Amino acid sequence: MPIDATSPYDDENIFAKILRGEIPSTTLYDDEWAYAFPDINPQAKLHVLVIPKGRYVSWDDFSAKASDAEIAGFIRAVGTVARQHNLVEPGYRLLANIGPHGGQEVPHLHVHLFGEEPLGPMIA
Ligand code: DGP
Repeated sequence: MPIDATSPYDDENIFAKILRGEIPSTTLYDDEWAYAFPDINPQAKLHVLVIPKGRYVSWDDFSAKASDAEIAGFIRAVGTVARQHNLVEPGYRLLANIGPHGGQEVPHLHVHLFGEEPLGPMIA
């Protein structure tokens, strides 16, 4: 079910539990600001989720409330994951689903990173 992105942060959401180690995940990247792990239901040969460590539901929430260090750390982490997987050439796709119209299901901000195969045209 898509979430209501205006709702307050829910500390019991799945990604909060992953960050606390209460639900297992495979660590692909981990630093002070961000954590990356494989999507449980991959939609491409490589499908990684990159999440900020802070308690943010949406991109607008994050951009309004996060410190410059958190924002920079998160964005740098996405780029680092892409480089770690040698995706710079031939490229990759980033996607963030936000709120009900965006089809967001987990109410902790996350960027999907798809790659390691041609992804075809973007479908809304
Ligand atoms: P979104 O629709 O953008 O909110 O995507 C949520 C993604 O989270 C979806 O692609 C599946 C993934 N996901 C949900 N639960 C888990 C989980 O427990 N572990 C992992 N690794 N991924 C999960």
